[in-house]
Amino acid sequence: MYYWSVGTHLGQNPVAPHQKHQGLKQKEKKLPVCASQKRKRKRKNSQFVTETPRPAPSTRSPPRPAAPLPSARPSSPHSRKRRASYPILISPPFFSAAAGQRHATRLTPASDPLLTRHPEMATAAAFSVSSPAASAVAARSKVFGGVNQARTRTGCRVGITRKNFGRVMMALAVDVSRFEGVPMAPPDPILGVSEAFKADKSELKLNLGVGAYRTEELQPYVLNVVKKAENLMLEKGENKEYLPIEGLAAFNKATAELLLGADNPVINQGLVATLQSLSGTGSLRLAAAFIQRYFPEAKVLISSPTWGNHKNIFNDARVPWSEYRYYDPKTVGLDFEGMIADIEAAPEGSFVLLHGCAHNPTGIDPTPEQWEKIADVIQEKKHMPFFDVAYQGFASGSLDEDAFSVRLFVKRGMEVFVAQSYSKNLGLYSERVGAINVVCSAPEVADRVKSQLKRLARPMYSNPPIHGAKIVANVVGDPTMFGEWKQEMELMAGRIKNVRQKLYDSLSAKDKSGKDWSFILRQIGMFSYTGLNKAQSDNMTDKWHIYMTKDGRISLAGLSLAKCDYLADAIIDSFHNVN
Ligand code: KET
Repeated sequence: MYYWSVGTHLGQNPVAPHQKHQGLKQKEKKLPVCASQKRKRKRKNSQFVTETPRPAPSTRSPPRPAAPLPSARPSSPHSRKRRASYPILISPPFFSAAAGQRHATRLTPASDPLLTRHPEMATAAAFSVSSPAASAVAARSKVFGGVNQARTRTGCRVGITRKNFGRVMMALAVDVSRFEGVPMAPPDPILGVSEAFKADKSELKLNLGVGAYRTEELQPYVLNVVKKAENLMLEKGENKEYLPIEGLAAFNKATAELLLGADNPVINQGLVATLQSLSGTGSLRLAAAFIQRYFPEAKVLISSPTWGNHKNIFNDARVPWSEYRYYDPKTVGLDFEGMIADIEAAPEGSFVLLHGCAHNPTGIDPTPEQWEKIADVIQEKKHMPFFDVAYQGFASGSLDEDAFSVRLFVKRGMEVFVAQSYSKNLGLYSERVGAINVVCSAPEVADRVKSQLKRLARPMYSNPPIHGAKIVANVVGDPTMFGEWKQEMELMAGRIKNVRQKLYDSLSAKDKSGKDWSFILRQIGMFSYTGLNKAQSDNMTDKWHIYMTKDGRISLAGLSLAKCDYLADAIIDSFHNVN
């Protein structure tokens, strides 16, 4: 009786010849090999399949999975177990085979999702293994109807190659996609909602998922001042040359002034390192890369809850994070004591991520007095404040009022990180325009920080896009257009306030349970955090065709006055009738 000893662990990664050789030696030490087998191995040492005497079933140790090579896909304990129970023993000699071997070795059922999804391929291997005399052609015919190439149910391209080794012949699948180990990612909790919304054919449907402003007719809105700036740019016929790594100088000046106030001394003293980056997300990601490189021991504190992408950003940048208390479901307000206690308890020198205004998703901001206390604790603990300012002008309708928190910290002489976005306040969502600002304690520190931010940006995306940056620079730099922008921003913020009020009125009028819905009026910015749980949010979508994030957040920027009654009915039904 013989059994196959085939292949190696598989890998997505090529194996160097010396590694293969080492692997062979190790395997020879461990397995009993008869004399004829040794001779045979010598003869065929360039080949890759060996026959080894099979120990009696009772004494036979279970097949041993080979030591894994570094692989892109971590193996789970579950997969190990499955691999071990399969009668194919994996050993390095097979790996010295010619082209296609890597795919062939992927037949190891345990290690390969292909085999769980396409059991017919496992059958092909098992067939040839358990029946050494059987023809691989037969195996092939049985599995793939006699063709060399086939497409499986999921569209994966597979083929069969035949190997003949003396008395044993085997069929192996080859040409498996290199992406078999890439699992399907779940839809994004925010942007995925828009995709689901598009697919819904109902006339009642309402997209309150993404924070993007809509008109009363629920249409996307391009600001008039943006159109005006674009027309001027077109008339001038400006070129499309690369920007410097740090972005458009006029934009960087305008954005720092907008954030800190044009007359802020830190600007004139050269204390601010500003880099135009890929909107709010890209700016946060760049700062995260900076933290990872220059503060590898530091952790970032983020509010609980927070904008869903914060965790992704720090995870991807390999920056450790933990949460501080922020939202209190009992009061539907700020858990200020919890927040202060958690920031105080964090290791000295942590980064504290703060939403500059219009906290996403709760819509609950600290009061000016509370901001002072937050700044006290951060200063005492030598933490680094890191502001995410994605809604300047959208919370109150005033650019200056919404920059209060950042300016307070800067006024205290603190070093501060600030990521800015122009997606919402100037409606430049897809232009990807924003900036990372680092306020430093001395101009030469700012120069060094900026040089390193540039160094990080260059291999990531080289330099930022020009179009949106020019719009911002032109609008902010021209007093007339700047004034027009402020008016339009007030208009947008005002429309959101109106639907907020109308939604509250509808809920209060329709809900006879006596529930207090006034928290909706206390929240500010684009969102309302309704308190609906996942099941209730699912009901909103499944029954009422209202699309929202599963944390119970609704974007009021996507709501019209006309739809407030319908939304109130849906919320009341979901709140009272779904657990
Ligand atoms: N910070 C916060 C707090 C934020 O809500 C967003 C976007 C961003 C940064 C990034 O925006 P950018 O377009 O990269 O400048 N939030 C909305 C859209 C999104 O999730 O991407 C949202 O919460 O719906």
